[in-house]
Amino acid sequence: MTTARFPDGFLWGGATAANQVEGAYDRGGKGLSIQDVMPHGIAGAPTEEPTPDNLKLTGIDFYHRYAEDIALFAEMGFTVFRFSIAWSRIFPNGDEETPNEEGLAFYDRVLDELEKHGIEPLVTISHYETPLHLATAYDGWRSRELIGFYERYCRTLFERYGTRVRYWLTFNEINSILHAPLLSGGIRTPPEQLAEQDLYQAIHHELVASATVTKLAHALMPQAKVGCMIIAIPTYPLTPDPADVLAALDADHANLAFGDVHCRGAYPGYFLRTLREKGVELEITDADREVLRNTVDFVSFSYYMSVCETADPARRAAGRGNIMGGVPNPTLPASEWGWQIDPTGLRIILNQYWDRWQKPLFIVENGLGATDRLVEVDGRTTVVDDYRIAYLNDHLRAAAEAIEDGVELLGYTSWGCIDLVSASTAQMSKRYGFIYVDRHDDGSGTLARYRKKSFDWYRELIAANGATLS
Ligand code: BGP
Repeated sequence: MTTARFPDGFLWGGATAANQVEGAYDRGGKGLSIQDVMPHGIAGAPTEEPTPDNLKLTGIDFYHRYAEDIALFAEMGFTVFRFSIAWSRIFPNGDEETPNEEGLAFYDRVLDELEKHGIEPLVTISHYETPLHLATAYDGWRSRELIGFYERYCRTLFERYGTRVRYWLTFNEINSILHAPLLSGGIRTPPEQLAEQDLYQAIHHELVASATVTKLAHALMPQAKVGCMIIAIPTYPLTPDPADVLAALDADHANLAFGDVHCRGAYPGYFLRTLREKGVELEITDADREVLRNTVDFVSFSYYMSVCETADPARRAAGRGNIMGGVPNPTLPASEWGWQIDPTGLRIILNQYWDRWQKPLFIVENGLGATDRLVEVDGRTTVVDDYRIAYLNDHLRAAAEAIEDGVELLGYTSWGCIDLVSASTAQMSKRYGFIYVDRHDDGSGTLARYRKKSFDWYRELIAANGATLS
C-alpha cells in the first residue's frame, strides 16, 4: 500500500459543540437553549423546563475545564479545534439589543488557550442550540425575524473575535432541518403538525441568514473564510433498476440543494420543482435573491454513513441513521448504534462535492460512537479502542485517496475528540473521543479524563502528517 499523502499545512484536529460539552447551562448569564429542555436527544419530546436527567446541563464541564482539555488536544498535536459558541451565552434570549459580556469573555478565554498552543479555531456559530426563547416566542426559524437576530449575534462575534478567528461555519448540518425541525431550526411546532409550507420557509430564512452573514463577514474580516456545514450522506441505488437510481438521485438532491444554494447563490431547478409539486410557495423578496449570491468560501460537512434508496415501497424498510435514516445497505457492517460504516462513501462524497462545487472542502465531523471500557495497561488507566482506530484509519485513508483524485481538502476534525453527550440519544455511553471522560448515563462519575489508545495513535498520525495510516 502506498503512503498516504496530505498537503503541507493540512489542518488536523477534533470537533465538539457547546451544548454537548460545556455544561454550566445557567452560569455566566447564559439563557436557556433548546438543548436545555431536550433531555432525550432528538427522539423524545422537549420538556417544559430543564430536568435533572438532562446530561447536557452539566456536559463534561468544559466550561470550567477548557484549559486542561485544550492542553490534551495540544498534546496530540492538534492544529485546529472546532467548537461552537452557545448563542444563548451571548444573547440569553436571542432577541436582546445588547450582548452578555460574561458570555463573550468566556470564549475570549477559550481563544487565549488555543492561541497559547498554536491551535487554529474553527467556530460553528449555530450548532443545534437556538436560544429557547426564540423557539417558544417565534417558533424558531419559521419567523423571518430570526434573520435579524442571527445577524446581530454574528456581528457581535465578528467584531469581538474577528482578528482571532479565521474559519467560521454558519449553521451545523443545515440540511438536518428536513428531519429534525426543533433540533436544527428551533421550531417548536411538532413535526407532524408542521406544514411543508412553513418548513421550507424556515429553510429559506436560514439560507438567507447564512448568506447575509457571509457578506457581513467578508466586509468586516477580509481574511475570514466562511463555510457552510452539511450532513454528507451519499445515497446509493438499492438495485441497478433505473427507478431505484432515480429514487437515489431524488434523495441526494434533497441534501445537495443546500450546498447548491450556498455555493451557487440561487435555488436549483430540481428544488423549485419539488416546491411546486408540494404546493409550497416561498416568500422570497428581491433583497433575498440578491443576498443569496454571497456564496461560501468552503464547504464543510459531517460524514458518518451512506444510505440506499429504492422506488419499491415494499423494500423501503426504514434504516437507522444519524437524523437522516435511509434504506440499509446489505453490503455494509454497522456500529453498535446501527450506523452503517462505509469509508469508501467518504471518498465518493469528497469527489462528488469537489466535482460539483469546486470549493475547498473540510471534513469537520467523522468518528465512531462506541461503548468503551476502562482498563489498566502497564499502570495506565486507558481504553484499548482498536475498533475506533480502525474506523478512523479507514476513513482517513479514503480521504487521502480523494486527495490523490484531485480534491482540495483543507482539514479533518474528528467528531467528539473528547467524550461528550450524544446529540441524537443524549447518552454519555456513546463515546467518540480520544480522551475518555468518567461520566455515565445516570449522571455519575468523577469527570476525570483518561487518554485512550487512539490518543497515541492520533498523535503519531498528526506528527507524520498522515503518513502512518495503514
Ligand atoms: C452530528 C451532530 C453532532 C454529533 C454527531 C454524532 O449530527 O452535528 O452534534 O453529535 O452527529 O451524533 P450522535 O451524538 O447522535 O452520535
